[in-house]
Amino acid sequence: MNKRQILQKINALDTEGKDVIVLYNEISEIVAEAAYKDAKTCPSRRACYFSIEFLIGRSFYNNLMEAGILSEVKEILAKKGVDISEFEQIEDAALGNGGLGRLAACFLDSAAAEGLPLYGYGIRYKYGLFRQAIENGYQVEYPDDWQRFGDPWSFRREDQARTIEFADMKVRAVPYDMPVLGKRTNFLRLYQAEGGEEAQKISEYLYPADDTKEGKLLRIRQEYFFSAAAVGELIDQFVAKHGKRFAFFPRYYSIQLNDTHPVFAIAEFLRILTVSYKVPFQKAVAIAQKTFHYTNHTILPEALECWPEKYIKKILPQICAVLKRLDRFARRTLFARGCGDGEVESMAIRSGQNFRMANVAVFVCGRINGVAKIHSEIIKKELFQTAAKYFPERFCNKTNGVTQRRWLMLNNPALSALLDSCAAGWREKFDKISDLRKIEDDPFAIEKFIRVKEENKRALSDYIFQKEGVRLLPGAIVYAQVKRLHEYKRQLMTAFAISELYFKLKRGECPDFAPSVFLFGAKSAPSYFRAKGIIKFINAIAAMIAADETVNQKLQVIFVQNYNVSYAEKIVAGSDVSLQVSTAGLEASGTGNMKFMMNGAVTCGTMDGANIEIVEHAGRENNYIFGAEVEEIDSLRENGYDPAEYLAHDEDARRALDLLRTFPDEKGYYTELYAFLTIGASWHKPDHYFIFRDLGEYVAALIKINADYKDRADFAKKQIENIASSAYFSSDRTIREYAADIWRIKDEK
Ligand code: 26Q
Repeated sequence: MNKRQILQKINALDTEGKDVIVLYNEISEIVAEAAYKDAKTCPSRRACYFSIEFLIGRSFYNNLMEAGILSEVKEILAKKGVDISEFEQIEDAALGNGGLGRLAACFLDSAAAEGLPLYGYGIRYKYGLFRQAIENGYQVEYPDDWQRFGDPWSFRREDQARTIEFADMKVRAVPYDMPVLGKRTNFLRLYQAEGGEEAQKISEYLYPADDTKEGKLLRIRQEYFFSAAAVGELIDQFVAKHGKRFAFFPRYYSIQLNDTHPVFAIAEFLRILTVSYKVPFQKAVAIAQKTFHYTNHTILPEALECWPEKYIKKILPQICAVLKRLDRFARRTLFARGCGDGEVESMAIRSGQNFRMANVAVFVCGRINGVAKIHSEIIKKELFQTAAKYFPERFCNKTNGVTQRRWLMLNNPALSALLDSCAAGWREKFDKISDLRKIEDDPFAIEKFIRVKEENKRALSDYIFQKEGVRLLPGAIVYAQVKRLHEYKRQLMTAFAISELYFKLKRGECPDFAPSVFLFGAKSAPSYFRAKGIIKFINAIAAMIAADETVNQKLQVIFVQNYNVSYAEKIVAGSDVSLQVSTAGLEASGTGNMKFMMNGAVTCGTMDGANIEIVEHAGRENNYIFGAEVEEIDSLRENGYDPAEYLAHDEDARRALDLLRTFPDEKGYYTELYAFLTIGASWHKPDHYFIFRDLGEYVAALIKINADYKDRADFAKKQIENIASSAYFSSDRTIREYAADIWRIKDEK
């Protein structure tokens, strides 16, 4: 890319009286076009990342930074009287929901930075994840029309549109390519569905409600739509270049399935090879085995996709036939391998009247990975136990990472400048970040770090003021729990812990308590009743504390609205403590924890997911670990767990729980939350995420943090140690591991 030419073009733009959005589009188009021209088709072997989510966030600043022109453009604009921060009003492209989608975006960024040919394939949703407002304490959802600002980063490729056939309709899949900038330019290809009202619906919404038959059919259509478009395209490309010797297909293409949503790609691959090209079924499966790989991101049973056979038969009869055939083939293969009846059944693809998508992936895929050490062990021991027994060589671990370019360089210029002076070369070689450790013995440098944190907190406070109309308590410790709202992540436990702190403060038990702010950011799935109740409960606690003059200068709770990538960028920069408190064994990895670590927040959390590796690297003494570990949780599950036993010895916990009975409960949320904690529900025992097992230790950890923070310099050392140990959690490292162990692709630049 010719930087000078790009800058000249930007310099020549007339900005006088121009709308910011028009200007945004003009500048972006200049950069995007230059980048897209640069996008390479791959000379030899490439990897393709199939994902139903790509949570890219804002592209503007990131792409300018990757193009190496961010500061120059800032200057050019300043001369013309335009502040580059004005482009912050352009909202994020939120084509994803949480960790899995953000991971996909980090991987694309890292692959481009490492010169690796990795291409993303997904859906160009018209509406991304809903925009959330908090009204009267309740979550309210509004459509996210992200394209209203234009989409200058995408290139419509009409010439490469394909037709996807369902039994009842034909749909055009029109690709839109977004260049992914870095040392090498790759692209993300998102398909838009066209061809009439019904067809269009396929790419209208991310995660349409699937509690009805119609909803389920739409989800199946979405999954097949993009998987089939992508796989069809790769096969056509292969045939055009190399002919029909499909045994060579895996030499050129590696396909990574980001969880089970794109598993239809396997069925489509088998369909095309066996039906269109008459490849024998067994041979086609063997080729698929060398091509497809599968990443699991969750062990929660409700997230394991099962599709009723009759639905698939109705709209995708050929795919239904392929899946049935694959089921028979799998059963035969497994018997021949010596599996017992029960074992075969547990790995079977067709079970009852359903197809189990994870079992399709596990039977076919060459490599199967979890996303943190503990998670990869759990899937071998539990979820895919039989498969791990008969095909141990397929299983591996790839601990997640995050891109330091977005999550440190871009979001935290103040800390980055400090790193420039204390850990020179870290931008080019991220391992160098460990040099920051040197400053732990230098009181002046520690003081500088503390000032950086304060500056970021002020910026965060301003941002929150602008969005929510409140400011952070000055000088407070900032704790943050920002992630999808889910019971297993236990935002409810944090709400109880804060309530206990509140009771203690009211009783005057913590006279030296350093002012503390608890930030929450989370969206609940629109139909997730309990999660919505938890949001309302947190907001009720926030209001109770804010209204109490005796404590409201010591304790503050803020639930930010519409938490998204851009909000996350500010929050991770300005926080002191990252709350990662999932029930041990349930958070596959977590990636927010890594972003906080890189930005100098200590982790207060359980031994779960990547937290375990974070404390391995940064030292348990520099973080605040509490709660039951996996073995204990397993044993409680097995031998019986009664929250009442814990509540009996803990009056404050009882009082916190009782808030659910004292706050007014217009929608019946609290009654249900109280009941699920104390008596359970038809499908689970009371408090099945073990909140009351861990709550006492959680409160103690928060009090310890508060006390430790008094020695600000010593606390800063812990924060610095976390930053200095974060190199391992760069997605550059993760992507290099995928490239070397799974995809066998090389730096092509
Ligand atoms: C499945 C069936 C039916 C409907 C929806 C789903 C569904 C949708 C999205 C299941 C799972 C997801 C998303 C999961 C996810 O984001 N998992 C997170 O992945 C991160 C990246 O690996 C991890 O760090 C997190 O621990 C994990 O929760």
